[in-house]
Amino acid sequence: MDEPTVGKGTGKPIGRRVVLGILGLGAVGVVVGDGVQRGIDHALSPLQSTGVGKLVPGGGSWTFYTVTNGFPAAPPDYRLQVGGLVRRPMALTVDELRRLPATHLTRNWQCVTGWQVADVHWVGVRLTDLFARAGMHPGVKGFRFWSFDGVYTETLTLEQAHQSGAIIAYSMLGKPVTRAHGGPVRLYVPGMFGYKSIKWLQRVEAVSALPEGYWEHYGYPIDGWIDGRPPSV
Ligand SMILES: Nc1nc2c(c(=O)[nH]1)N[C@H]1C(S)=C(S)[C@@H](COP(=O)(O)O)O[C@H]1N2
Ligand SMILES: [Mo]
Repeated sequence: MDEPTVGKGTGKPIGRRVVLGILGLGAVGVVVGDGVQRGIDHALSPLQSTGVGKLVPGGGSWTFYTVTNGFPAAPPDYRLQVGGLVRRPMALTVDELRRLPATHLTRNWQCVTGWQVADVHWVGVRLTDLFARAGMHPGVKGFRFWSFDGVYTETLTLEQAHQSGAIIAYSMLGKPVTRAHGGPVRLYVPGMFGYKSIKWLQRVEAVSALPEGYWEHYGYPIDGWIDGRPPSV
């Protein structure tokens, strides 16, 4: 289940009713490849796939998402690019990230389509710590993220980055982030729906204007708080 393959597909909507139920939005489609859809059908019980599944601890109930035709592989010389409105742009190997002060988090995971995983353990570097090192220029409004899948993007406002305590994660579920989960490095945004936690992270920039991310373009709120506001802890 950890490193599934994904078939080539044209994409079709899933969980639309559930998404609409959760978000109360007018026009939202969740589009994934057919292969992913088949994987979801096999992986989830009917109860879970209706979005009311109970929380299951550990890694047993994940659904692996990609908006491309598979799970991209990081180049062997992978480095996370940190740039934009900063004094010291950086290009960090995973080992260099691991040597920075680490933040450990254990939180319930929640996808907007309804599935959940309880008590997921994450390790990474706080986004705001990383950019404190890089030194931000005045006028920064937030952060923009790019995936090396070549398609997915995300954004966080400066306030959201602080309030959520978002981390650039290299470890998840007690081991290095797997390729299917977006390794070697992905974002994790506590308190926000899963779509904010971009996989296969390639680049993050401090920016003065925040365009829509991938799913926001299709109608998801830019404000991705699960409870409509930052969690109190
Ligand atoms: N690059 C990329 N990041 C992504 C996605 C994606 O399709 N591509 N899906 C998002 C959504 S909607 C969710 S719920 C989580 C799923 O994470 P997982 O595949 O590790 O379960 O990743 C988020 N980040
Ligand atoms: Mo999601």
